[in-house]
Amino acid sequence: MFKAVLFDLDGVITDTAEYHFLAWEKLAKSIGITIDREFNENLKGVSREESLRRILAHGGRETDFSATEFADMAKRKNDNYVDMIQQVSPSDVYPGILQLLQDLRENDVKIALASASKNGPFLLKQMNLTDYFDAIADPAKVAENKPAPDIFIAAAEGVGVDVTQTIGIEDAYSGIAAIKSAYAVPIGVGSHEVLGDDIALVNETSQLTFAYLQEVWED
Ligand code: B16
Ligand code: MG
Repeated sequence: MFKAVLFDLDGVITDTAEYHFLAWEKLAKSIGITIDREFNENLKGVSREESLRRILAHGGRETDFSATEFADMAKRKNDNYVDMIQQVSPSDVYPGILQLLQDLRENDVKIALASASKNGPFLLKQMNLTDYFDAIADPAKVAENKPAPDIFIAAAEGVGVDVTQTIGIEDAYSGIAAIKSAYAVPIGVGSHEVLGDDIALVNETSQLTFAYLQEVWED
């Protein structure tokens, strides 16, 4: 039996991607760059700084800003995003997730957050989920972002479990790559086209039942 489950947040526990998109769209527009929802797919699971680098490259402006201006833009985006997520509430938790967290607890399986978001703790609080989490890996403290394995290794360490004894759940390609290189067992939320056809996949979080996780583990 697996000893812990390492959860991504955005796209697995709730849908904050739309708020990230709206905040980046506003920031990009202020410097004359247009982004659409298709481009936004490239930003899922990617850190704040790397997202901004990708947006500047998209607009051909990657060399136009000083380090101070870059930091200021990242801050402006985050301030706007933080304003938006004040309205996140328990009703925003994706279907099936609360039940899964309860079942994991009842079966003594540890629960950890492995999100790239520095707003993770605040979002868990807004959704009344903080108490389910035995550990929250701090993305500010890991050396490398997803697709490097660091955040998943840190999450497993946080709950005192060897990462090979864990399941990682992700919706982004970079996150699945991170889980694989951590040697945890991946479960993807999404499509084979985006996440690959060599891992267990569900289309919707309501399919993430405790029984399904056991099935994947025993496979
Ligand atoms: P923040 P995840 C990621 O969350 C988002 O998918 C990504 O769009 C965002 O840029 C990143 O967190 C950093 O978020 O700016 O709040 O620190 O999917 O890893 O839970
Ligand atoms: Mg995600």
